[in-house]
Amino acid sequence: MKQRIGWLFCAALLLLVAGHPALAQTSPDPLAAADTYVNAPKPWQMWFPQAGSPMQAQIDWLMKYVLWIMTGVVGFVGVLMAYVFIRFNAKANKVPSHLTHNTLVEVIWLVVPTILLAIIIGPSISLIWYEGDDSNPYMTVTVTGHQWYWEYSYQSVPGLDYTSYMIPDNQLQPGQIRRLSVDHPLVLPIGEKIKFDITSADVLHGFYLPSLGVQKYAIPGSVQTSWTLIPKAGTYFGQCNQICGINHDAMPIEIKAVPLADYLAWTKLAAANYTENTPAQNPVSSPAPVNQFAEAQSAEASR
Ligand SMILES: [Cu+2]
Repeated sequence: MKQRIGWLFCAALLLLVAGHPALAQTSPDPLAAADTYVNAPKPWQMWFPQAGSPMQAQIDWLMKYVLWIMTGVVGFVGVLMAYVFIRFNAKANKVPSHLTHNTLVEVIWLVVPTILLAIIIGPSISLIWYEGDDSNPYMTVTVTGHQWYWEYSYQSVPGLDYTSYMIPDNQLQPGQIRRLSVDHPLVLPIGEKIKFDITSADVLHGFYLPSLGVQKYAIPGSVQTSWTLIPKAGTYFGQCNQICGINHDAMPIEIKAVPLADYLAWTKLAAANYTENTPAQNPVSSPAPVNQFAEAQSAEASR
């Protein structure tokens, strides 16, 4: 009898402990690591965003490299023109030269620009090559543009396919960014090569992630590919950058990049919670676009 009471007491204690609210929420948020760093645009930002991927770092480098060369060319031509205006104007140079040909000068103005183009084309072609190499990814996500939200489908996680809508201004929570935060962000592992298969379900959209160096059209009936590799855990943002209709501004892209273990933990939760597609409620957009042709036809038919 004493033993039975002892067991009952133990069971009651266990129930009490398990029911404690602090223990009820033991599963940690697998996306917490993404909150440690936020790569978002700032008001009046004048330069590229901080590079969040090796691809953007290379784009950044090439942009500055060409900018320096361009500064040299524009500076040289500017100085030359100023010199010509002052030294050879009609007042200062009453008797103009009749010279029409100078072999040395002609060789210089052919050779120097050729050299400049050659030193620009090398790194440009190597970057285009690097951007196009989406071979051997760790995983592939199909990104589909819709009017006006994104849909992410994880090819390596069967059934994990969900939609991502912008948070409307009047529903923003603390920490969320106006016009950039979404209800269900795209979650990716850090340090792994991720391929994007980009397409559209309706009109042209643009899958544009400035801090990751990704920019591809989303074209209905066709798949464009790109890839990224994010070394640092954090939250990254992008935007549709192809005018796609009235709510074009309301389809941002939010990426949560987390360590691989957290990503894998998230896929399990997400597969259970998001699958079968989150109901396609669009809190932002106006009522579905009216198909005037179909309406006219049905009006015709009912007559
Ligand atoms: Cu758009």
